[in-house]
Amino acid sequence: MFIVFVIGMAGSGKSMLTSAFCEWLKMSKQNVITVNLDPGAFKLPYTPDIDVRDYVRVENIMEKYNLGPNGALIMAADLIADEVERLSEEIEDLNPDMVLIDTPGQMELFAFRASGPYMVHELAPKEPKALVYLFDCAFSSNPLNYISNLFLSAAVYNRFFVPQVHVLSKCDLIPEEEVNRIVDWSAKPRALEEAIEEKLNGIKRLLGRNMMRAIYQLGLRFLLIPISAKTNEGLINLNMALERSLAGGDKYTY
Ligand SMILES: Nc1nc2c(ncn2[C@@H]2O[C@H](COP(=O)(O)OP(=O)(O)OP(=O)(O)O)[C@@H](O)[C@H]2O)c(=O)[nH]1
Ligand SMILES: [Mg+2]
Repeated sequence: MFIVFVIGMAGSGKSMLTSAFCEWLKMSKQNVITVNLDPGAFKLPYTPDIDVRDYVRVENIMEKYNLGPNGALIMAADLIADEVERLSEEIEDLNPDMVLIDTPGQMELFAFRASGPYMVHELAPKEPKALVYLFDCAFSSNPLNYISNLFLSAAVYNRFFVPQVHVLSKCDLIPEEEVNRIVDWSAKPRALEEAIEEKLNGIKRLLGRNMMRAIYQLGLRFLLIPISAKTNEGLINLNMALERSLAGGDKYTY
């Protein structure tokens, strides 16, 4: 069994990707299930096989503890950690080959509080895991935004320390040449350096240049896989990247 957590900024396309990738894997006869780990999810584009809202619901917390939506979301992010055993049992009972986990909308509540890394390590603790980190294409077409997103994904990696696959989400929304340009930045530091020199001025250029160098000094790789949960573009490449990092190139099913 392999566990894949889908993570990214609010609205970056986590739930849609969970939904589209699950359907895509099912079409190729994979035994896959979805888990919703977002206690604040209002409406999901898929019906989760396992749902944390069966145990923790933001609306109930607001009412019970007389909290506003933000306070309740923070409390819910911590309370889901208490449900890790029950959720693990549910996963074990279904015994799939692959588990796709949709994480809470506000990434910081999952990645930067203690409960997120705890969930990632303690949910089905013996199974191999990977993270899919989403770069929203709408926030990545300017080099400085792109580099800021690189920093965020590096910070996420430093919190979880599990293999991380990076995707450029919603790429049906921007022209193909723009998608190729962003992917090029992710593959070739030189291309990103040139974009910084060309597109940024003054303090932004200086900041972009230094931030980029800092990232490359960390020795982390962020090769972006362009995908669309709307057209299914790139899902085959995402699947191959996950196979490589989770199973050393073997198929999920044997
Ligand atoms: N065109 C297009 N729109 C997308 C795609 N993926 C997501 N969207 C849209 O982007 C918005 C956010 O998508 P979600 O999948 O809900 O994103 P999320 O990261 O789960 O959002 P939160 O959980 O609320 O943080 C929705 O309006 C989706 O319809 C895509 O591949 N293409
Ligand atoms: Mg969502």
